[in-house]
Amino acid sequence: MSVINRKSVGVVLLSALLLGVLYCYMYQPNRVFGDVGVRRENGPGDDDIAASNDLHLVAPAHLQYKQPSIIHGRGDVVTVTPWLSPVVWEGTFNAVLLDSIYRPKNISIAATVFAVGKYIKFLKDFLETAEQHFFVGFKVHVYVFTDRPDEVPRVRMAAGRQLTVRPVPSSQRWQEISARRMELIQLLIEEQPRRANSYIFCLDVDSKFHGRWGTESLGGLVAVIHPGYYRDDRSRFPYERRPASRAHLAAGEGDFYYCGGAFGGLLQEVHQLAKTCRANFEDDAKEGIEAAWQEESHLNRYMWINKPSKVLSPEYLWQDFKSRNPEIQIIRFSGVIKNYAEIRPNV
Ligand code: UD2
Repeated sequence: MSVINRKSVGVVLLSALLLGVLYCYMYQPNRVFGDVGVRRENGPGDDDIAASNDLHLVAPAHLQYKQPSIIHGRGDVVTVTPWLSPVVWEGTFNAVLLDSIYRPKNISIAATVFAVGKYIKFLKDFLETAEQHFFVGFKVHVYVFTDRPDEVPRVRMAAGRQLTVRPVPSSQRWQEISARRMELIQLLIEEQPRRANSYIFCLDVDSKFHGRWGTESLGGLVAVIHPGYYRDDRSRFPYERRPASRAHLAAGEGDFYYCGGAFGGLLQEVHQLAKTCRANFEDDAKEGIEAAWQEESHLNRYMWINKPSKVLSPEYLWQDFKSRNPEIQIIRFSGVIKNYAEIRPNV
């Protein structure tokens, strides 16, 4: 081969290599090309979804349990979404098996709860019932955000469980308290060390646990179906309908109506959700728009685009004022009946 020919081969090989590198860079997952500044759908793209061994499920060798079946099971409810995420209902999982799979993984669970203003009165029941039902036997760290740190009740917590109080300013508008949760959750996650097996659940304080909420709820991005709308056609879901809002969902869009009062997943996933919802909420606010159900509307928009990898049935957030429907075999967590005029700073 002549010198010129060798040079040309070298140039061709180098160009191919550069093109290959460029291709990999452009098509890496989560890469966002510039910020078009209109609306964020999956965060600014700087969160590497750390590899988690969540997918590697190792059971103890000699554990004996009821034989699973793929022909007999819950026939009255749907247990999988069209994108093949499980929908968790009583009777769809084996708690002993799941706990024995997750125990050796050394998982840690953070829970955030906001008790601002008069909502502090709900905190005692929330914390006491969490001790009885929420990830019992696992490492749990509850973060209480409140403007009344002196009124946080002392609740005995089991070994491996702890509580941290984070002071927040009071507010004259309940909408702002509810919506600012996304910002504070984002900032809390940014302080945490990056560990593959860290999960977080963000929960409403005006609620109590009544039944097990445990390892069956773990997943990358976890959403809870709202108890008020799961039997309805999606045209009746109270999504934000104004196209000017970044939470907008048009007719014919949306899978389920998810709760703002309970969501969670791996830290990295919830960080991306909180950061995105906060940015969209704030960008809306700059244009004088507040979505119909504040952060819940933004969360619903987010989950439409970023499908939850685990969906929890309304067993995981019921409402005490609702009578129990036949498919609800157990209520695990439920909102208490409250007098809005009495507890909110504004009506
Ligand atoms: C729904 C959602 C709630 C939120 C809200 C829309 C459920 C069950 N609840 O509940 O999560 O999406 O709609 O904004 O899905 N808070 C205080 N102090 C206040 C007001 C609120 O600490 O003065 C906190 C508290 O943790 C409370 C949460 O914000 O649990 C949500 O407020 P809410 O319970 O008054 O909202 P609600 O019942 O309309």
